[in-house]
Amino acid sequence: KILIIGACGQIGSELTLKLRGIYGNDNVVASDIREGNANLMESGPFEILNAMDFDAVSAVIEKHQIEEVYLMAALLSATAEKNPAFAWELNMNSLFHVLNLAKEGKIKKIFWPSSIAVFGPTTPRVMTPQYTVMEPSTVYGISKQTGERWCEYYFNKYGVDVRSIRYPGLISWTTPPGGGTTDYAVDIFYKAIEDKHYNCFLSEKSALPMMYMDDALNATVGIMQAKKEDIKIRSSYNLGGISFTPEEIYAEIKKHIPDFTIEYNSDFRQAIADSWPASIDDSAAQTDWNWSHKYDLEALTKVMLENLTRVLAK
Ligand code: VAH
Repeated sequence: KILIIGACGQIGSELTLKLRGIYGNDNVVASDIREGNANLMESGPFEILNAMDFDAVSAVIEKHQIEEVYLMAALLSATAEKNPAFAWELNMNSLFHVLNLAKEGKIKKIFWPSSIAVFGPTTPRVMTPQYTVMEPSTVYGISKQTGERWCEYYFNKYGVDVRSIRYPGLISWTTPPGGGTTDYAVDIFYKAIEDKHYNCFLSEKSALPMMYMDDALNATVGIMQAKKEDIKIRSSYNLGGISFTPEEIYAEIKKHIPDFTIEYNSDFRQAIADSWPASIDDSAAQTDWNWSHKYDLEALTKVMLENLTRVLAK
């Protein structure tokens, strides 16, 4: 049985449906601090669960005989800057609870998401390598870098089979833009369709590593289905995909919506974006567990506009 903690989030809500499609609805228990959308709630078992409550997490694992946990609960970069103490509590304590339950033999395998936010302003920004200087300057990035250190420690010290990837900015249409700095690239599609104008909170040249959600879900399933001995990196794997600037995604959307206009007014999230890489070298993931992304900017723009136009027309 599989448990997803944080199943109502941007990744969790789609990951739940994907895993239910692979392993069977009743074998994938979704959980979150609040209920999710109808799709999620009606397609399989759900538990209200506070990821920071060790006894509650332990009880759900016991009740459903869970073997694998995908821990997707966290505060993202922009939200975490507004609530540093809570972000640290949630991002770290939830990880310790799951790692310790695995150390006690209560969980067989863990997936834990890291992020390109582990890199900072002193990291080489273009094709950022798997091993490099990492001085994250955001609460979120610090929590993800620390989490990676603990994942590697629990693997080396206690044999905990925890696997992790550093997601780039993820773009999807099933959940609204959240507290991420990269979420401008989700919001821009909503605004293009609804208002035909977007007030972008990043400057036009802010290049960031990005990926369509389907690619990210395939990477998540891919690393979890890989043979244990193929996972050579137990901190977290770089995951690339594509890289684009606000003006590039604007131009791609404009091909479909000719009268779409944009303005650029940087806010506090500009400093976060400026501290992150522009693009990522993910050759280690390609080599170790056969990773490759499928969606380029053109394909991503098409699929986002097609689906959001339908969803927003309701
Ligand atoms: C954020 N979407 O913006 C997340 C992600 C790399 C960005 O970690 O906080």
